[in-house]
Amino acid sequence: MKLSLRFVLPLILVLAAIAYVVAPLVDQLTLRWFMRDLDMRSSLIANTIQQPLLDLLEADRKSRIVDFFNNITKDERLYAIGYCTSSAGKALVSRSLPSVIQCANLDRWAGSNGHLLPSAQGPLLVSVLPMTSSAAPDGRLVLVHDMSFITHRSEETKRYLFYFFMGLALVISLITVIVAQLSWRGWMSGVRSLLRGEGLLWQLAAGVQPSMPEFKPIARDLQRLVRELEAETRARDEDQVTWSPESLRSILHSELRGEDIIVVSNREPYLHQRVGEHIEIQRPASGLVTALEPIMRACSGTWIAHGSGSADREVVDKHDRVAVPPEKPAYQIRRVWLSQEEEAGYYYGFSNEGLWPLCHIAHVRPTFRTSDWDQYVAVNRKFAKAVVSESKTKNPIVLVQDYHFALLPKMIRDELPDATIIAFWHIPWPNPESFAICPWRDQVLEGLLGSSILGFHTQFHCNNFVDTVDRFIEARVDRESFTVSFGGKLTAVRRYPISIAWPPEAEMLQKPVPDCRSNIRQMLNLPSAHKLGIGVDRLDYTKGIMERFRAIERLLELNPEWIGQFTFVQVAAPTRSGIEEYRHHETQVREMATRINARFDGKGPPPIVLKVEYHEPREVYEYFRAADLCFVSSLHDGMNLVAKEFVAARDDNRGVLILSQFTGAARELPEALIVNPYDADQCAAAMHIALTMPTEEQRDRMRLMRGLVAEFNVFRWAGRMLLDAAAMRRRSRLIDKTGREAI
Ligand code: ADQ
Repeated sequence: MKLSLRFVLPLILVLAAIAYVVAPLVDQLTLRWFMRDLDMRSSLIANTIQQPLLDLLEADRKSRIVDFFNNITKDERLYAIGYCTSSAGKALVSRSLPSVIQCANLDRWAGSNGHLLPSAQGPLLVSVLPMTSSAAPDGRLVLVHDMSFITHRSEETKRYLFYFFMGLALVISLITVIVAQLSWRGWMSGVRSLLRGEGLLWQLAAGVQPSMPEFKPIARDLQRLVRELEAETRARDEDQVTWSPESLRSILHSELRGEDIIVVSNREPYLHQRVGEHIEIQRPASGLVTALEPIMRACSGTWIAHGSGSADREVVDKHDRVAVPPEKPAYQIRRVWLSQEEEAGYYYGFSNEGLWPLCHIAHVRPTFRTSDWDQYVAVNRKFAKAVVSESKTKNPIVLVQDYHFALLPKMIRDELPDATIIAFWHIPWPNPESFAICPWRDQVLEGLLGSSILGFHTQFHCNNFVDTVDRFIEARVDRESFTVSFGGKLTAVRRYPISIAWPPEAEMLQKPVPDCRSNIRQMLNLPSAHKLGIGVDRLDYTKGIMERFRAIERLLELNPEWIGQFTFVQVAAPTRSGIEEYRHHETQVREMATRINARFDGKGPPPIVLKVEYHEPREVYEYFRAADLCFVSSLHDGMNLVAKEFVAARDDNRGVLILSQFTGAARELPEALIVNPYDADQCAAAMHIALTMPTEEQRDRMRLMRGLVAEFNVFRWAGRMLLDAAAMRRRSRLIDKTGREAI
């Protein structure tokens, strides 16, 4: 239909042009040319007959003149000829001179180029030329030419023109059809390849070299532009969303309607512990749990984790599942049971004696044992099986959490090739030289490259990972798009800075700040105006607790006015106590606190209060609200959520955050007092500044930090990952669809 239109349309246009433009133009032009020619012919005839005519006139032989005229008009184009000696006389004429032409009205016909006279047999051209002699001083010759041949010629010309233009139109139509056909095919194949994911834009967005050779020279620039555009659009879209559990839920419903979401982590979000006759529910002191719990509440998926609580087995159903949170169940925990041997090798061994010190620059040497590695592989496989059995579809979205499961993405990918696997590495990624000491570094990298998306907190860690891959395995790394192509699969390496829930649960902020201040001071036997610092960490050597204590001691040395006036409360949750390094660290921390307190004993309340125990989040928040400063002195930390929690707790816009430059959080919270934890003098100076900081400055800094944490909260962290996963799934669905259609 479209094709025939394409063919007929030019023809119609040409015909219309011939009828309304070309034909009248041809008529006018030929008429004008022929009139001029005939006029010239008239002059020629006049010149030729002048002498014989004047001779005959002088001889007064009028009948001979008429015969002479009749002879001349035998010429097929000369219709009639006449001669008027004067305007008053009678004309000497050939047979056919029209009666309207009279000697008296010759002026009417005079003039250059002649005059047209319509007649029954066609138009006539009347030319009047002066032809004088002594016998007829006013004599004029009248020549009438028959113009009907012009009409014939014009018809003939029009016919030829018509054929010519028709031929031309046919050629143009054919060319149009052929060109249209070719470009339609090209366009269609472009669309098809676009749907197959090979289109230019897709290729640019995916960071693939464009298949169209003409775009190759500018591919990099175009790719950068596409990415900037995407990032801008995403940032704009994200900015317009107020990130909350509701918005996350609505994104989950709109973008990932009914999708199967599975989280895998080592630590479970709720532990059931037997305490005598009762079963108590505990929430572990883990940043990861703090971050993922609100997301699972929002999307009602399944969380697969190691069942490590003493009463965990007592509360699960026959599928090892339990619905949580206990007060208002919203999602399922699927517990995986590990033997002591498995836990020792996989968790304490390879994860926490190997990978943890390997990835943190905290000057603790990693320990690698083959037996630990074997358990690590076996446990990863166990979790992969759990993922397969928990997935309701062939293509679930699986969020794999942390360094305990480096091999899991590939294991899941082998079983569920269509799954969207987002692995998030919550700890730093070291530079290639540091990572290279891991004896199983290639397997770890290959395991992680089973993911569709691999996330880190900072761009620095993304860079380190990509550098490591580039250095050690045969993979194609694209630094423009930050993707790694390995074994025919693409992994996008992305930065997703983690955060906390915002606003914090109302319960956390329920107690007014003045009450928190007085309660905590009373509890610790401190005067009401006593200055208070707070540190909240797992008792981990990467958290720089000893460096913090050293800085407190230095503060009291450099600014003795704080002795007896300032106390630092360190809330330290016991962690990984199965590892010798941690037990040793705890001992060192305890001894150091005791030594420093002893040094300033008798001069008022102790400088350090060390509480090695787990605290409920509500209690932690009460400390945060009671404190004048919070000190986060990690030697190396992926993000550090404590810093953000302190900021969230201070809805009174008071309190000062001192933050190690080696945390991911330092990149997001520059209004904190940023310090090098290894520099005790600098940290002591920062504490002094914090303790003497005017309230206006505290307010200004705190407001800026609160603004950031509010905007970039944990729902945004999860939302961004899930939106990226949704986009990937849409793309792969299109590819599948076009693939099927092509078959
Ligand atoms: P963690 O190393 O566990 O997390 P962090 O981010 O500081 O470190 O989170 C600790 C969490 O445990 C916080 O929510 C804190 O309130 C809580 N907590 C600490 N001590 C506690 C105590 N004594 N009692 C109760 N709760 C306590 C890892 C990485 C981090 C990264 C997170 C999230 O090491 O760099 O920020 O994951 O990705």
